[in-house]
Amino acid sequence: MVHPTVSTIVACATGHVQAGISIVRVSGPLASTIAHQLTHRVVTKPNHAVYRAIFDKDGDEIDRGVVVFFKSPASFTGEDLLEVHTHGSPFIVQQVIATCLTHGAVLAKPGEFSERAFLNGKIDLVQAEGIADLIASQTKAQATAANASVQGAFSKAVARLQASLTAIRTDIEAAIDFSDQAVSTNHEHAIQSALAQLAVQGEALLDQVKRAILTQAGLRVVMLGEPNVGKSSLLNQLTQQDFAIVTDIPGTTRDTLRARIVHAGQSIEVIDTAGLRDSHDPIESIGIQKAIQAVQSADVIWLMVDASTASETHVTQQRKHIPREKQDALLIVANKRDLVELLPSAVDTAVSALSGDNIEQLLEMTLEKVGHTTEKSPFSARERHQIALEDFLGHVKHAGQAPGAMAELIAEDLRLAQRCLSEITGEFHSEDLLDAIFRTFCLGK
Ligand SMILES: Nc1nc2c(ncn2[C@@H]2O[C@H](COP(=O)(O)OP(=O)(O)OP(=O)(O)O)[C@@H](O)[C@H]2O)c(=O)[nH]1
Ligand SMILES: [Mg+2]
Repeated sequence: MVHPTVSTIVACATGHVQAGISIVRVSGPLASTIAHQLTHRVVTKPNHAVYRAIFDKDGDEIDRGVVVFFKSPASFTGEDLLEVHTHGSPFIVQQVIATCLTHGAVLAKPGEFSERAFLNGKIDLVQAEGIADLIASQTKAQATAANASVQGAFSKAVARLQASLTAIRTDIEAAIDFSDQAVSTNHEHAIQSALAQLAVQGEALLDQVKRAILTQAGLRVVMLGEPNVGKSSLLNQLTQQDFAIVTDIPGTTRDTLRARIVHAGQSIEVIDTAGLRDSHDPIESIGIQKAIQAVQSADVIWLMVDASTASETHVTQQRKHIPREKQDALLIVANKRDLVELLPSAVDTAVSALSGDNIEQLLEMTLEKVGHTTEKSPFSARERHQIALEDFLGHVKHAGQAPGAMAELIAEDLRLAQRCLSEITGEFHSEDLLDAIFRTFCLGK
């Protein structure tokens, strides 16, 4: 399985930190030789943890620790793989890595172990991405979904779609072979109906992918509003910390401040911004500019007003700060409801950042706005999967509109649709795509 020209890579898999234990990983054809050179003992049994002294190139003992050897192809990468567990000192780790380098290993690139696992057919691309998502997970929903992807839940869903597509393609290819490119009316109906079903199946998977992306990436909320309406106070209430400076001096917040909270299992990044007003202060003006830029990446915008002063005209005036394409993402939030008896009519909800009153409802409304459901995401997914599935559906729908059900036109559309699915799992991939995916991984994974 291992190509003789393949290099042997080494990296610390547990991060460059002081810890109880660190693990150095070595993968490639030299792994067993390096195990011998490091421990001065031959590795006899794969998959067995053995306690060994670990020596540097001059024969000086670096540390004693646990060594495990995995024989190709029964390893994570599919290659011979060595794990050296040492005491977790970055200095010791550095010495072990340096010794491996003198014995012929090269430093691994970020994600290179997973990339090799992919290239050796141990996992597909979706599972590899699931591993990265699992490492990055911060909520139970994210971890559960990512774990399902690693176990192949998303890959299986794509495979089911692929199976339906292949059945139609086989049918069409047969029609091309036997009927001089024109399809009989009966057959045409059958194909149209199969294509319609395929589109329904694809749409259902696309919905799941969108929900998975939301779970994985989290939701971004940007708070906008005039100075002193209580944006920073709300951020502090949400995080239950003295996160942002709060004063009654207008223009207190100058920069954008970001904090992450979890509500109903959904990770939400809340961004506090500088109060919007005409300012001649150059620093405040930059802050206001940043606030307006932050709106571009917002899933939901809380346009905050002061419940004691907000009027319909005032709200209309404030809305003008939000670009037209982002108006749908807007929630008008009146703060300081503790100060008034009657709430202004032009707002979506009213809260008190001071007491925390009604903030739960604001968060519920925010999740509703992005179509969040309590239904769990069945796997983790990324934007590239969404794009590939949308392209897939585009080709399937186009195939359904082929004039006179021309078999060759349908066949071509379905060939392109097939390629979209192959891009998701990585059966079809480019070097650039692999770099874009794996170089964002942790070193040693
Ligand atoms: N009564 C009452 N006062 C509040 C509430 N929220 C904030 N405040 C007060 O309003 C003042 C301004 O609050 P900030 O949170 O600094 O307002 P901001 O919108 O971040 O202001 P800038 O950073 O200047 O844009 C402070 O004195 C807060 O204590 C609230 O819900 N009720
Ligand atoms: Mg502020």
